[in-house]
Amino acid sequence: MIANIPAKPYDFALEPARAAFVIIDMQRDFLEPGGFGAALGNDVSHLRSAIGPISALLAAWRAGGHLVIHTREGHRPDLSDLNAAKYRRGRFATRIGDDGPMGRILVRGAEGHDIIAELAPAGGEPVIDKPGKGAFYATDLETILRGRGITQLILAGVTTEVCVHTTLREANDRGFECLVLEDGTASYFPEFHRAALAMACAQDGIFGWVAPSSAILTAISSKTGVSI
Ligand code: TIU
Repeated sequence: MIANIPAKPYDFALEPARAAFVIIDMQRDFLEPGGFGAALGNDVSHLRSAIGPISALLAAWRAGGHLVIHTREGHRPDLSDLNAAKYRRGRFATRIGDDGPMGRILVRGAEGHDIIAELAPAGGEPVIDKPGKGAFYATDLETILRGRGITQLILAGVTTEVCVHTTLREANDRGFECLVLEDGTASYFPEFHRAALAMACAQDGIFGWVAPSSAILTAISSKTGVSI
């Protein structure tokens, strides 16, 4: 089944059986006070707008039996996968690996590294732990996608101009058709969010397509009869 999604810069022919819903870094470390995002000096409340739209599409996507993939940015407890440039970057009092209110900042196994409760992965959904901003760098994401015959990605998560955009660019160069979820992405900087979305689909789709969650929900529910 192909669902026609009204999108920018033009309609996207979504084939859910060959598409993955990739939810990027919806972790406590970015969305809750006391984590990595806050340690970088950000107002974390800006990111919460993405939760509802992701949650709605997640329910419909799961009901259709389609592939969901979650990613998390973070490092091994011994920080052996944290390069010196990333560790040193910025003039902040709290750094990756330091203790915070949700455990060690951006370290796997710490509470802050967990995906927020609202979007917790279901059993069997792959969770990709990534040391970088892009979800393809130093991970098995591409192997998992190719193994399942995936050619299209719906990208959501945070932040629009950092991990979502880096992943969008990596995916585009690997030949995946990408649609970025307009209301299911967010940034600490609303103007960067808007610019990142505009950049994604400029030049008639230089990196891909952009559409709101409602466009996908309407299209897939009318095809499958799954109520939303
Ligand atoms: N700082 C910022 O905007 N983002 C990140 O560091 N990582 C992700 O975007 N996940």
